[in-house]
Amino acid sequence: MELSALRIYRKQVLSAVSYLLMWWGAALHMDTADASTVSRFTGRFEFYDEAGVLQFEDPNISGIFDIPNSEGFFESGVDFRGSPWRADLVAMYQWDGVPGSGASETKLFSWVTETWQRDGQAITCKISGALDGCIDLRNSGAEKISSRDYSYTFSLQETQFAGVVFIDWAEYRDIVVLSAMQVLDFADDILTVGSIDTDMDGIPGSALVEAPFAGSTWSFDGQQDFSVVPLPAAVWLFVSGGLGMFLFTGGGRRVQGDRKQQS
Ligand SMILES: [Ca+2]
Repeated sequence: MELSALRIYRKQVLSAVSYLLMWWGAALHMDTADASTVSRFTGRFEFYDEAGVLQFEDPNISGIFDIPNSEGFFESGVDFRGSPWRADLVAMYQWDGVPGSGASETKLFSWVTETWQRDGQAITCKISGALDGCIDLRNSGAEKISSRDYSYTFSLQETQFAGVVFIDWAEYRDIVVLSAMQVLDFADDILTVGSIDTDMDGIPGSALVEAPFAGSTWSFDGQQDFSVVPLPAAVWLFVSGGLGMFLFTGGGRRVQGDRKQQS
């Protein structure tokens, strides 16, 4: 890359970082959601097996995000292994360092997966943060069979951020996937991001830690388009409603646990 091109590239990346910091700053200081933080996401889904072999790719995933408010989802019209899927955002992480410091920050997302038995059927649910997807089972008199702690520990550097999504696929609910991103470019309201190999196994993305895809990787990258603002009210209601339903039936956040494990 020529020096002039490199300078332009650096300027774009710094602009993108400034923009990201602006969103999060606005989110911290405003009580109401700022419509300008909403973006339309289009991107690629890649699935790698434990050996790092790309087994499946889907270049046409899409969704809507309100990153500072940790809301959003994405999905695809193409089935993965015979079933549709949908990823709902449950947590966002940003790099909080001093620009130019080169500092690396360690982040943690942890959750508890409980298995309950009711009417002869085993049902799993997640507990994470302030939300507890197991409440209904607890209150119904179901019997708890097992409880396991899991977590993702990862580090972020400047121009990086991460989201944790809960994916519904086939009969599975809330498969936890860490999706850490590197800002590659920001121009004309389009933020381009690439997947980070947070667990440094040579495979883009972060290996999943529990069934049904333990050891395999769901990796995402793509583009956030901020030119869609203001979003049509009907679409925004759809997003909010879908997320509310997810939060009611699914998990949330709680800081607890240590290294990832499968006891
Ligand atoms: Ca990896």
